[in-house]
Amino acid sequence: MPANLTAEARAKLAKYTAAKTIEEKIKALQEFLSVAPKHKGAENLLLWATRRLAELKEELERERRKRQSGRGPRIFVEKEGAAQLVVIGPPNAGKSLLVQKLTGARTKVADYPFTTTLPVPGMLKYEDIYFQLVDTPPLTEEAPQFVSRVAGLARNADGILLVVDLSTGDPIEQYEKMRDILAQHGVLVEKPRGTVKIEKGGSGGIDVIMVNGGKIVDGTIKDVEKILASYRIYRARVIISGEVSLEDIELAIFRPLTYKPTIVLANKIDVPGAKERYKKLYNYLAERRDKSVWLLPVSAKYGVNLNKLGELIFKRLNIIRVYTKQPNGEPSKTPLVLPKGSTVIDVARKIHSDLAEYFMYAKVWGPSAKYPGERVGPDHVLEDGDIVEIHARR
Ligand SMILES: Nc1nc2c(ncn2[C@@H]2O[C@H](COP(=O)(O)OP(=O)(O)O)[C@@H](O)[C@H]2O)c(=O)[nH]1
Ligand SMILES: [Mg+2]
Repeated sequence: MPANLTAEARAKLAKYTAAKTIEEKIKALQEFLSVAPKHKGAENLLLWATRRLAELKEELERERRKRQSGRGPRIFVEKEGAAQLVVIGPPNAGKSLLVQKLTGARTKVADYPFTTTLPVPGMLKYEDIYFQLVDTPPLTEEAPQFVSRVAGLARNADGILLVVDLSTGDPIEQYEKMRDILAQHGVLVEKPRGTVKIEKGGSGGIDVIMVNGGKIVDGTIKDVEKILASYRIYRARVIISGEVSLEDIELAIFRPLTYKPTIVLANKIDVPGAKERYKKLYNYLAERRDKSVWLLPVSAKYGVNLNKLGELIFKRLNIIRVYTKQPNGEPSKTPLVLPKGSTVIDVARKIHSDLAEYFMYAKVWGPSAKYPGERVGPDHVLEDGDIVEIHARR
């Protein structure tokens, strides 16, 4: 068993997973921490439990304040447009000015830190779609009160724009600090070798599903069942994507990790010394294993490269635009936005579940069609710019 917990400690964690209210969760975690072994094999879980406890206490405090005042600050931002991206960065990096210049949103810009305390959204136009950019409070250890709020916004978004300030300090350090703070809160900006998703419940048994070359590097499916059983989980779907370890699986029970496609915006490229700092960061990111983090030097102040961001986001998110049409009608003006690799039946499903159920065939015009109006089946893979006409039984 990876974490080598005592039966007592395990029982406390089981109590945590079963807890319904914040108060119950806090109590269970406190009990867990008081009995948890302090040895090396349990380090990650202890770290997680300590952080989670702090988060829950904060949540409780927020709830309390909300009850008192009738309504609390708006933590989550309703999604609009093709995708939502949170703009995250240290104090004074230029987050607010970037969002303002890119979207016209009226968010406060000032040369003193902590001007932005609530998330502010704006829309960035890219050709015929919009991306929603959300300005956020600063992410730094010096302002712990914002950390879980910013991480929460990131977890809920489709992607992250990580702003690094080229006018001061070491850009690599800035990047690593933010990456690590987010990771501690379950948000990954670098693509991991593998991910685990555990959906509790279901009809019965533990169902381990491997996708995208899913593989457990140090164990078997039997080991997974044993780990889950030790937390009294007997019914669940465990979805493994890529390479994962048994410890990854154990941690996923309590700390779901989610990976978000990320672009680093190296801001203030206009200031003296910024180019050298940018070079350092460029070389550093280019050496990373998978190059999943992209980089764009910008100047919010002088508008440098801001016109390139829309296309970069579009490519980074791996999405396509598909236009639907009725027989004899015109293609829709606004496209549906879908993940790359989506098929005709995905489009049908997105329009209406009935359309998918009674699907007969589709006609396709555009990049994926062999000829204009090609007749295709449900599994035909679409490309950006395709026009689709779906025919269903009535
Ligand atoms: N020279 C320069 N200054 C910038 C740039 N972007 C932002 N600033 C300045 O940096 C300060 C902080 O900007 P702000 O957008 O409020 O940062 P935030 O705290 O990250 O939201 C302000 O004085 C901005 O005018 C830039 O690209 N170049
Ligand atoms: Mg700001």
